[in-house]
Amino acid sequence: AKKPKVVSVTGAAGAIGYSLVIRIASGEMLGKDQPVILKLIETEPGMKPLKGVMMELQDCAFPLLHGLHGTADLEEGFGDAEHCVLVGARPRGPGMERKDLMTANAAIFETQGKAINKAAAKGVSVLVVGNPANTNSLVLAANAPDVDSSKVMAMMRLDQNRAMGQIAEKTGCLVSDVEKVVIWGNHSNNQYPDIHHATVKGESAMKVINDEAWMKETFIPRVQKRGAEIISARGASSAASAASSAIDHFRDYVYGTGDMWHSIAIPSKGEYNTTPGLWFSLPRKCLGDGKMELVEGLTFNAFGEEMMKKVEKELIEERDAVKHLLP
Ligand code: NAX
Repeated sequence: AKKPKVVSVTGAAGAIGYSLVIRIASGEMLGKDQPVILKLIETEPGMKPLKGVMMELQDCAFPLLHGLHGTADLEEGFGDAEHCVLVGARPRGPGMERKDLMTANAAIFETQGKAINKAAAKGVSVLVVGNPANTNSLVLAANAPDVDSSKVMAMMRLDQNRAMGQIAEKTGCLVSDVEKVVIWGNHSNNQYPDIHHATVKGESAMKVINDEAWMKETFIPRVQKRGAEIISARGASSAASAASSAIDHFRDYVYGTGDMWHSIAIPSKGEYNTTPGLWFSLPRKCLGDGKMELVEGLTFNAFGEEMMKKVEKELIEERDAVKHLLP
């Protein structure tokens, strides 16, 4: 039997957390033969609802759940963690500017970075879901000097999944027929969902769709603003789909998916002319055991170049807004 792996989840009593922890405990993230020990982290006011979530986890009687802890203490919660999913963040309150939200959340990720640095297992991998995810990742990694920063990832998978769903719908194919969609840049309204390299059943998606106006006026804004579309329909923000994407991300990261492309944000080394040190999402192949390989040599047309510049500018502005938290 495999040794259990410790998975820490922050914001575990929130909407995404509620869906996420059940699926981790059922074995969907790390495999149906991989026992897990869940360490769930919440704020003090979150402890009561967290108790309820833990009761439900117990009542699911998952054979793979070999341990369950709930805490508001970060070092306890991240103790020996091999994988961390950081969902907990402050939602935007009424009248709160994006910048205030950025600073409030960056402070959370500063503290969590320090705790992960101190308490987590060697080789820990971290997925940041809480927004602004890319810049929170930057703050976290800067405050966790012993953690390999290329294992601190901002979640772009929901954006990728959203884009694949839209293309499948437009072409009347299955999502499994759609490959090589890329989300460049930031998990924000300025990201560049790019179908110039994508294929549908092996054929060029641009040729199959053959509708540039649809791409520019419908597809791109729809993927960029899908979060708002869900909020207006559901009266609450995307939760199950966000949790599902976090599961997809870690499963593919750990098990590998061969030649498939995934958009993952880790610190840039200047690839594709991006500014080094930004958590700029680029297409990568997951080779298993957390090894990744950049998809190189893709080209952009003038429209793509402009989209890349715009999203990079945003990531630089975000970085500059949290400069005071970078040691
Ligand atoms: P909820 O408000 O339902 O849940 C958040 C939970 O986090 C709450 O239970 C709260 O008590 C807890 N929390 C807050 N600060 C904490 C801290 N310092 N330590 C531990 N727990 C803390 O929000 P939910 O809908 O679950 O969304 C969580 C985050 O995910 C938000 O920041 C949201 O913007 C972000 N999202 C990111 C997405 C992505 O693709 N990267 C998409 C979905 C989602 O919008």
